[in-house]
Amino acid sequence: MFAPDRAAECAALVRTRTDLSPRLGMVLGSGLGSFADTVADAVRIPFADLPGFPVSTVTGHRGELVIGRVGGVPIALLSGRAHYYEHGDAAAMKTPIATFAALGCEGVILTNAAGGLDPAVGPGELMLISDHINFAGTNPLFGEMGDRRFVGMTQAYDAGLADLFRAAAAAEDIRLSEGVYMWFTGPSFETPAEIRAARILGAQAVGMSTVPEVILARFYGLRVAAVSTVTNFAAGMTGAELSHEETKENGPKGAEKLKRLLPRVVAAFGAS
Ligand code: R1P
Repeated sequence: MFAPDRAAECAALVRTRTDLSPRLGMVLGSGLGSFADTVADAVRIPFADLPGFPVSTVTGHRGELVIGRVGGVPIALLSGRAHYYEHGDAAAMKTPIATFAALGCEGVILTNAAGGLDPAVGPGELMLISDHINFAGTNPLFGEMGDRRFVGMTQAYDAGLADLFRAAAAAEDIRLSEGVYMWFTGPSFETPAEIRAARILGAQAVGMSTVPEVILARFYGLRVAAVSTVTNFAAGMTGAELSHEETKENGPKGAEKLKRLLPRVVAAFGAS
């Protein structure tokens, strides 16, 4: 824990493999990995080759950094992530997010598979994250020193990037709901009582990732957009048991929508 970020070494390694200067970072969540196949001029580097990058232990997460173009714009994409529950380290994504900043990215687009709380937003639907609730009782900035650790989170989710998502969804005729994502530690799924509590607290989706990455991204000065693919209704809403199999089964439905949405978002960002 409290490991220093090794982004400078990672960025130097990336620069030996490609001349592209990525403008945006992206993280693909569970079952969303096929989006990485759409990246043009792709250079792929396994997380294992990048100092300080975590080992990804979750099926449906490839564990690769991909540098290439989406919508004609250079991007850096993490196909897969590490979660707090894998290593007990809320800062597991520190070096990867810091590497985006070290490579010159101006923002990040974070994606995940999430449980939906709104009966009207079912599996396969996309939800733009408007805000979050950190319900995990930890923070990726534990151990940071200096006043920079007191990161403002009032406007953590960038209004301009959110507008690009809304415009892209309208152009593609993709339904894009908006709501609050609540971070649970996992890896056990939530109970029906926890989901009732989450609803009372104001969540529209729940999951086990993304929030630490948002905090880290803001710490490193990156603009943030985040989108959930609802892969299941949350615990207790249908009576069905939850499983990671269901996540992986329904994630690709969201990935197909992201393949239409993200090139527009990134191209518009590149033109801005
Ligand atoms: C549960 O099926 C897994 O899918 C989601 C949850 O957070 C959990 O890790 O993964 P991502 O958030 O990485 O998409």
